Amino acid sequence: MDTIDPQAHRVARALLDHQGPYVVVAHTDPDGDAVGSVLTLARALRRLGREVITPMTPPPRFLRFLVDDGELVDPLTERPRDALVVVLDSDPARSSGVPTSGGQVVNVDHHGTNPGTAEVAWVDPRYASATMMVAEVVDALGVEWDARLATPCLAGLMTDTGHFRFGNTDRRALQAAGRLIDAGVAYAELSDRLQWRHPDFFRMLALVMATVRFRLDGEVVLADQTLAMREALGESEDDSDDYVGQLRYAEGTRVAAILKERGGAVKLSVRSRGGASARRICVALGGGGHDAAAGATLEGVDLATAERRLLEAVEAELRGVAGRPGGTTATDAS
Ligand SMILES: [Mn+2]
Repeated sequence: MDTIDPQAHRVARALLDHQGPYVVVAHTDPDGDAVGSVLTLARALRRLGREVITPMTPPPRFLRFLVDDGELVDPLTERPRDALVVVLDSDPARSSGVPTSGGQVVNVDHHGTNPGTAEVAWVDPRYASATMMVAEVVDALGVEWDARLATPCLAGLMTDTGHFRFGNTDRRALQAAGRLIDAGVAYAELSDRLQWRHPDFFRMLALVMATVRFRLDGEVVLADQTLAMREALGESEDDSDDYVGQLRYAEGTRVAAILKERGGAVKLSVRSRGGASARRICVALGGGGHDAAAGATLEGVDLATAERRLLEAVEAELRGVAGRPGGTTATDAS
């Protein structure tokens, strides 16, 4: 892109210096940024005539249109001889697809929790997506952009910014998107496809939204996903992050949460704004995450108990925010 971080040149140099195959992987439970980062870099390296292996557990259904038949392979139990392992959008300790021990690792990631201890590590949480960093590596590799490279790259940027709605959407993210569109991405089509969901998603959405209720003078919106709902519709992919992503836009609320009943436990997905921190709320309940998006699992409780404990934590947070001068507005990150 316009400017290339010196670290991208360092990563590109490490990649070019390697003569054997590459194994390019990302974090467990691959999301749009994980899939987009791996596809973009793998396709760029193949353009240079290099051998690239991309082992990954199957991505969620709504991302599969990005992937060619046979482009992803099953996770490897052993690291191939002479292979350079490249971990994207993840701390190597949390990556999936290939063992990361026993050889050099190149790591490109935007998660602030990544300690950056890989042999060649470029970790910078100022980037909205790992695909933005991969784009700079592709530039440093000198590979020409086209739609096949730019489409998964932009998909990662779009999913990690909530389609340019989250607080991590900045000028650089939008400029990177503009450059990728210039490279040939069919933007309207990509945006449309990324929002397709299986019909069961909407059947579940209807059941979840039927439980919506407002608490604490309308500052909190809650909804449940019960075991009975999942039994009624059958086990499908867990899209509950999308459900809380919709709830969060309830006017007048500062905290949104979905309570997911899982045999013997309740998983909470929490979102916040206006100085309230989902992270602090979830840390108080034994979980963690980002200020604007966090989660926790309450073991051995029913939905009613989980709701009571959640509301106690939210109330403490909202009271704390009220008494905390100059509290900043939470922003999103993924
Ligand atoms: Mn990411």
